[in-house]
Amino acid sequence: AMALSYIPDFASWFTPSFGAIPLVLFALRRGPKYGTLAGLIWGLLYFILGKVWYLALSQVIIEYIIAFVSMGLAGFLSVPFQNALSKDNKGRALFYATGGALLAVFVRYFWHFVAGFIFWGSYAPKGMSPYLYSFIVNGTAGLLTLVFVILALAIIIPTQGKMFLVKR
Ligand code: 218
Repeated sequence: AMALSYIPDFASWFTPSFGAIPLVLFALRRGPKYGTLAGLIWGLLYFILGKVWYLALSQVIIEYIIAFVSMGLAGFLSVPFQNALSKDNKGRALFYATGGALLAVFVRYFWHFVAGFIFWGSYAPKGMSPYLYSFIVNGTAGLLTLVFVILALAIIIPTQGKMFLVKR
């Protein structure tokens, strides 16, 4: 996930988070406990590698700890997802995986939206409300991220389903 975060921000803050793909995959494989732990580690790597955009301490905690930990929430769908997958019900598996991706990406970008209107409002075009600005920026980035995650799941689940299954 961190390696994919090095894809340049080609569309400024509208750029999707490609690291969300392996993070959601991992959460669906290992469940919410290790999924959120993986999200925490991914967020902490931004500090270690000097990739944090710092405006305020609370902003950084929201955007690089809480938001990244939220990505592991996909793991709450891991049980029904893996049940469907082990019964070779790929349609149903993709349904639950999509639910997990939706939950993870929505909650993460909700936090970026909150940080956006509190801390990033001064970057809005002249006259635009910080709420609308943050909604447009983070809504677009979140939606694009979700599209790429679901696309990846739709390719991996039917072809490489074993990637998600593990003895517990
Ligand atoms: C309006 C706005 N602009 C920028 C940010 C900051 N932001 C957005 C999305 C993801 C991340 C984490 C690093 O990829 C950050 C810091 C914002 N929240 N809102």
